[in-house]
Amino acid sequence: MDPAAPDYYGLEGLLTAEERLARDTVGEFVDREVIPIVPAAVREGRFPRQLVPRLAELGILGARLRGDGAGLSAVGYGLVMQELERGDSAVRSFASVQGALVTHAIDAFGSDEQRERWLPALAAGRSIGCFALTEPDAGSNPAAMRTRAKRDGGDWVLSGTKRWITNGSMADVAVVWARAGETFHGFLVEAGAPGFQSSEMTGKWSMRASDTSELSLADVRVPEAARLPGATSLRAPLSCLTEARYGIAWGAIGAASACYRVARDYATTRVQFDRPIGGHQLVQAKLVEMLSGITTSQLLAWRLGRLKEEGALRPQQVSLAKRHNVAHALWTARAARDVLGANGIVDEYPVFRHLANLETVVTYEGTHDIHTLVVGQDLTGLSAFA
Ligand code: TGC
Ligand code: FAD
Repeated sequence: MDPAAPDYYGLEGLLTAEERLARDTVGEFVDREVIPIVPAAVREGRFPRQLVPRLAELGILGARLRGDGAGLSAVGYGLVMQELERGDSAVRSFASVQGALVTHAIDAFGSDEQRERWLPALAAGRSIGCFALTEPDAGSNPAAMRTRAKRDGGDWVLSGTKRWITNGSMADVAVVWARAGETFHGFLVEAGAPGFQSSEMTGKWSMRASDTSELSLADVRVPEAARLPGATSLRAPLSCLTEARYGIAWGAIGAASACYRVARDYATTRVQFDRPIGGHQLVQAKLVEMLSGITTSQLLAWRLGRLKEEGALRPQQVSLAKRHNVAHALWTARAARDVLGANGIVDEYPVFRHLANLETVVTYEGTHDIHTLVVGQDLTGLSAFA
């Protein structure tokens, strides 16, 4: 198969046969089963739930499990995220939340019983999970969360509100982060627990094919067995974010590639002033800038993956890659929209959809500027957050 992402510097030669196979298998799935149905899902503002069993069959939902997952390397997993986001950011988002955030939280910080109960079901798509960290008044600064966990005998009582939670209304289990005095804990809260409610947020112009919900916890009682025993500080949810941000750094390449391909093809066929617009210097400059950013993003992501495989990856390196690759994907989508002229705004082409989605991707999992501050602190040793 001809890979859909451009490969100007021969990245293909740096991939293993298994990594190419994973990318091509998921790429074909995206071409045949995702891209044809996404525009309708976006118009209707709903997540295309019929994809869940297929994502599970392809081994994508359990791909980051230690031990018994699909056995993908970090680069292989990244390429899978790239292909999913070439389809739509909402599909990659579903996989990131289910596979990187929820599965990782339970795998890394859960008890044996929690792992046995939830991990096979999440990997098979029989259960859906969500990861509830953000609140109405605590976004970039989750340490300011107001959701409280109070000990009551052998139970915990949770109260608070979580907002902007991907998969929130579909989820069978929510990983809810809450403050207990000076510490932070994660709890597995099941749908239907008394006092626990989810409501899907409406009015989004971005991520329309994703379920984004508000969760309300009104004195929700859960047993001690629902607490993730290994999660005892903010380090736990923040390390889950590192896993998901890694996938986003790759996913952004997929969205950018889709926009670049459309813009390049359009530029070679659309004629204005008696020549294809790709023959005008200003349009060429945009195409070159797109390719330049995609190529830089690919090399960054590839090296990030190999560092991850070596166990040498630092969260700050993930921040730099998420920041760079998403910002460039957003720039590419905007430039592609421009190259398509009026055609850039209709859903006959995927460009505006990617552009709108990327406005979310640049904000969630740490905004562009928060990652600037993470790397800035790493460079100087000085925190500029507050
Ligand atoms: P800080 O004092 O810096 O750190 C507390 C402890 O955590 C450790 N740590 C990390 N560990 C692993 N990975 C990371 N990225 C980490 N960042 C920090 C740190 O070493 C420390 O450990 P220890 O042992 O010393 O206690 O914490 P802070 O409260 O000052 O926060 C720093 C800041 C601002 C960078 C952090 O709050 C942050 O990342 N804010 C952004 C919030 C965010 O990204 N939220 C995302 C919500 S989930 C989401 O958006 C899902 S979207 C759906 C999808 O993915 O598709
Ligand atoms: P704020 O933190 O209020 O930031 C607003 C602006 O202020 C930004 O430009 C920011 O960069 C800037 N800013 C903030 N602090 C500083 C500072 N110290 N210095 C300089 N500038 C600063 N969260 C979850 O927990 N789970 C999910 O599944 C999830 N899914 C999401 C899905 C969607 C579609 C969206 C849009 C969001 C989702 N989020 C989720 C929430 C997301 O992580 C937050 O929106 C994000 O962390 C930013 O928080 P905020 O929106 O409250 O913005």
